[in-house]
Amino acid sequence: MDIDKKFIYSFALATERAAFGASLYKGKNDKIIADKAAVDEMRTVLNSISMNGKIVIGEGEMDEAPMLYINEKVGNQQGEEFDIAVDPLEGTNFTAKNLPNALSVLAVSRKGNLLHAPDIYMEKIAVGPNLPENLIDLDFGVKKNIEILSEAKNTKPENLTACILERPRHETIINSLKKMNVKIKFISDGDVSGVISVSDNKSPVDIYLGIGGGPEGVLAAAALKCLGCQMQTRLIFNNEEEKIRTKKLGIKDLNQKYNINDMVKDDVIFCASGVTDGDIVKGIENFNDYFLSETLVLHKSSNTNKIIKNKIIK
Ligand code: VTB
Repeated sequence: MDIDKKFIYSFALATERAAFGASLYKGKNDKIIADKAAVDEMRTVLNSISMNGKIVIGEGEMDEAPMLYINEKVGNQQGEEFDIAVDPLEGTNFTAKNLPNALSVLAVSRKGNLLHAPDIYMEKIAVGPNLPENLIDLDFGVKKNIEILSEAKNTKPENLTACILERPRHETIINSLKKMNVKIKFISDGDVSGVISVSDNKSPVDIYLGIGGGPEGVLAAAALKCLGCQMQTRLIFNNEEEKIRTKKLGIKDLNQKYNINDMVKDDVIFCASGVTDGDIVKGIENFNDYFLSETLVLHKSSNTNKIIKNKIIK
């Protein structure tokens, strides 16, 4: 069932205020305090919404996160039942160091429609819209995926750009891309924004590859679902504890490959507000008694895809 459009702006306010909270700590070299400010603001707004909301992706388990923890109930507990994935501050480093691309992000679906991804690593691959269905596959490997993509785009691998987090764990992928002469756009953090960059015709990114956070994977999938893009993911386990934690979240097949519709099963709202200026939206501009924000709002069923600029009284 679709989500009523009227909720879009209530949820957008949650990321707008969270972005504002974090923005007060831009360049203060303290990512924990910036994150906390974002969490506080987001939680207050979520709790003011008339809904039966539950955090399914949040700041961590109840014993490690005091607020917006997994399974925390939000809203006034009346009305619609929503599952909510939040990343109040995606890019804590960016904020602490006053670098571009820090965002406040959330995704909302009706109860039961978001993958409860644990906070462990996730392999990701994503491509843009208007391509043949099920084009790419994690099991094809980099070479085949690039060949398929360049053929579908009627171009050569050397004309493609791949976006990837700059990490030692990506050495093999990077070497394969180099061998094929693919251009690489390295990002130091923030793979929600990195994955979304495949959707933009103006952006030079054709494919996103690599391993990042599981929660960030589901958030990016929510955006790509609204933007008609393709994405596939798979959880990566470093130890037994991570496997146990994942099973506790109800995931049975630990090796499953997830396509967008496995991660986000039905209608979804996605909001991302800028903390610092970035590729998708501008950051918060702070004045004495108000602030200006920019938010990407997406809603699958109403085909909403726009950037809203807001002036919000503090
Ligand atoms: C990932 C990525 C995030 O942090 O979680 C990354 O998905 C942490 O990766 O977007 P490392 O353990 O390699 O540092 C972000 O970049 C920012 O939260």
